[in-house]
Amino acid sequence: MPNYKPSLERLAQLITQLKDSACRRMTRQLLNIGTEPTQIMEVCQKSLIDIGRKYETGEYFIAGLIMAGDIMKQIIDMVMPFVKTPQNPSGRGRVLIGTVAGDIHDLGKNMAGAMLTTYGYEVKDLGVDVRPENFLEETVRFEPHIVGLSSLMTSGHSALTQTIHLIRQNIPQNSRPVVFISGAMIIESVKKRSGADFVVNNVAETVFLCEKIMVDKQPK
Ligand code: B12
Repeated sequence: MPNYKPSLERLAQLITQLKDSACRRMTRQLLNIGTEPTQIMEVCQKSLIDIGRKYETGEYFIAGLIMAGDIMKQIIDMVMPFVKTPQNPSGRGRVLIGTVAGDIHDLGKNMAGAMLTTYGYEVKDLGVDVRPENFLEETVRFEPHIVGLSSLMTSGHSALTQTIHLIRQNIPQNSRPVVFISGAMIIESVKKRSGADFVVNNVAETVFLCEKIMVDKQPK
């Protein structure tokens, strides 16, 4: 096998080809030469979108999705210890996260949760297939500043809307958390329909937004 120089492009190819041990090797090499964990995560996310397309066109089957999920998990586990804890995080707060009812995808949510924990946030993760009532219950109990809902499938959009409406109806305006939504099929119109405050597309954006929200909440 040719000995490739470590590069993000090569990692993307290896992920898309579902070559798991080569992906681990390349990730290790990239980390060793100082590649930023967020750059590696971004490449993973894009490659998994490609794999999703191959699944849609019939080139890959469900086994391909399962392998892709497994590779992604291994890479996340390798890169997370390399994420630097910021010296002076500008905002710390409570964040409640979960994947909405009917959906079991959890890699993006887990990655976002791990990143926010590294940045000093108190993260409560409700897991996957979470019913709207459970989100409400935990919002009342945990009093999060931010609620992050993950939904990877179009069929989950109504669960998103129901969850957000339930929170809005039952939590008084002055203690209402900021709600953001995330996932492969989320587009601006879903945000409008669901009543979410923000859509986030990657972990860097998620951390940036949380920091901004916490700074805005501090008394001036
Ligand atoms: C891996 C994968 C799987 C794995 C999931 C493993 C796991 N533990 O999560 C398995 C094999 C289980 C799976 C199952 C299925 N899948 Co699937 N899957 C994928 C795939 C290829 C990648 C998803 C992923 O993990 N991406 C990587 C992560 C890092 O990216 P991300 O989730 O977007 O997250 C980023 C941001 O959005 C953000 N973020 C995400 N979530 C959150 C949450 C919070 C709180 C925050 C703050 C931020 C945040 O941060 C992340 C990092 O940057 C996608 C393709 C795609 N386009 O995404 C299809 C995809 C989502 N799956 C799809 C389908 C159809 C299915 C199945 C129905 C297949 C089947 N016939 O059984 C089942 C669903 C079962 C169910 N009820 O949920 C479709 C959905 C299509 C649609 N229109 O709804 C997709 C889009 C593939 C496709 N193109 O057809 N899948």
